[in-house]
Amino acid sequence: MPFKRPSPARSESSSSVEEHPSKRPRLSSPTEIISNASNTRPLKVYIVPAKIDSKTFSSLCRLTERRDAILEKVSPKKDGNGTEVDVCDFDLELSGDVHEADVVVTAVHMKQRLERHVDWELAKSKAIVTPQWLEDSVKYGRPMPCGDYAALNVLHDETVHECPDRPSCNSGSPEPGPSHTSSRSPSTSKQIPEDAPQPADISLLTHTSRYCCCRASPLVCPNQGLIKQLDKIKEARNLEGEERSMLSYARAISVSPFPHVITHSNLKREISKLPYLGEKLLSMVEEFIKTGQINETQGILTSSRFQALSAFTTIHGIGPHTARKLYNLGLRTLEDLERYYEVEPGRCGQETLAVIEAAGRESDEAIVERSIKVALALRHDFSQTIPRAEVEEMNRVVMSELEQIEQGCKSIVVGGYRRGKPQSNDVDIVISHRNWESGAGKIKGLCKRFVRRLHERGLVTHVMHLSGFHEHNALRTHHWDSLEKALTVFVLPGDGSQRRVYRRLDLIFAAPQVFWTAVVGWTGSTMFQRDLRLYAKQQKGFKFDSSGISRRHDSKLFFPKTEREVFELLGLVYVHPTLRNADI
Ligand code: 8DG
Ligand code: CA
Ligand code: CA
Repeated sequence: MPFKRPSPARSESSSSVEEHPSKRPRLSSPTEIISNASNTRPLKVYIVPAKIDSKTFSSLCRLTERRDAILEKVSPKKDGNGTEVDVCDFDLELSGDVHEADVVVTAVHMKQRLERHVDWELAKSKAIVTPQWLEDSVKYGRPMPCGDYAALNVLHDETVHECPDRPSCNSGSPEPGPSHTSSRSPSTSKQIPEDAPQPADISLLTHTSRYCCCRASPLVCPNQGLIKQLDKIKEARNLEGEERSMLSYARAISVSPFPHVITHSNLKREISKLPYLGEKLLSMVEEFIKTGQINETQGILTSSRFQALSAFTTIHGIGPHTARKLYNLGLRTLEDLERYYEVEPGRCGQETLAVIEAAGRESDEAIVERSIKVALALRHDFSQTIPRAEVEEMNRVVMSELEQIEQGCKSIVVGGYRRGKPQSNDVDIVISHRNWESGAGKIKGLCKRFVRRLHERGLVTHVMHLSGFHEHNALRTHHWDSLEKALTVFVLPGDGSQRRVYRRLDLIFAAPQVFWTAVVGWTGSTMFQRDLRLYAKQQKGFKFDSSGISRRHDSKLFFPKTEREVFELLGLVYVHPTLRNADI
């Protein structure tokens, strides 16, 4: 195996990590994709060979070598006009000694298994990541935030802390928000990897649009503090069933990814011109600028009614209406709910198979009641968020099981994961078939058949809801879609040495002709999808939902072959998934 030259002693950059002991993973923003880490010393990468076949192992090793070539191609020092662009001298070096590695790459996810290769105490002092970290770091030309790729849940925090993702490029610290990227010359877009947000697209989005599907909404924006405060008021309105007011706050939140920090000086000039910020909301924004908080939010947070209702709605199946009903019965805590629903924490002996067979014949009340009982019993597991590495592993396991009963299927993990969230509350996977002609026939009925199989294999332990297929109906007014889907509880296979965490898994089945509409719909975010539907209706006379696109006046159906085509059909500029975070 060709190892590179030994590197010099650890440089200043490592101390920068120590200066921030509570460092959290940095979150992707469009700016960060092209801004990068700067360091003169190559990052040393040690690859644990266990669970990696020899072909993959050598291709991972080669990635560290290919790094230089890719960097040359991706980041020339000058653009066509001779202007300096971001150049990051991030470099990788393969290390044969785990002791001196900055990052340890492994396909192992269990403590016991890793301990056979790396001393546990040593492991705790390293960033331990999945092979995907290496692939993405090379792809994006910067060391990715390790926390998003933590190989072992138990070492997540150590991995975040030890991660050598160092901000700053020779172009200085970039202005936050998409305006930074959009101000670049179009030629820069050629240097960005194809699946990253393209500056040419971003430059066509406008933050003053009424529709969030025409704006760029990164995961974290300069006004995150304000957004969090507004979100509590939105939640309170939602809990009280005040839907119109709730939507006003949701809209205010969705326009707040304004690309600059909101200050006194831009409040009158620019912010007051943003859509949906009426007098009341502007006065709240002003209050936030002055005091760093909003009085109404503080009142909400201390309200015991809000606390109870908010806790109740963390349980899948309990919406605001049910939460208020339970509160009116005198229930105040989740323990009260356990008693009320006769649930024992951690235990729910549900007849999963019977649920699968009864799918489609149950009343809505029965479905909801079952969801609540399962979610209540497993709430301690469900409250643990899912790191990206585990999301990817779940998708791998699901797809290899699917291959056993139906060959030629494909999948995309959607939801918050696809929008770049480092941690997800549940996993959403859209599944389709590669064959455009015969695929629809193979997908029909597959949901039930597959869930039965996953249950037999011990991977799906509970089914909250399982629905069959209905044609996309251009006249349908229903909120969501008509795809086959299963809302399940899933556990990864283990070797019995460690208890696996129960995870919520949503499986959505789409024929090839509606695969991309399903992917766009289920990628979200909720407000983004809401505005897609609204834009399609108001501006194009189309109906859009996850199960298809149709023209309203003649019900003609459209079958996009790519995600970009979905946007093109609706007359929209393509918005990269990581810029669709229009909710908090
Ligand atoms: P997280 O809380 O899971 O981390 O974030 P998320 O992935 O954004 O939330 P989610 O509740 O899993 O929802 C994923 C997206 O799917 C979201 O934008 C809304 C959308 N969605 C549902 N239910 C349904 C549904 O029944 N049909 C369709 N088409 N979309 C749905 O939540
Ligand atoms: Ca999700
Ligand atoms: Ca979900």
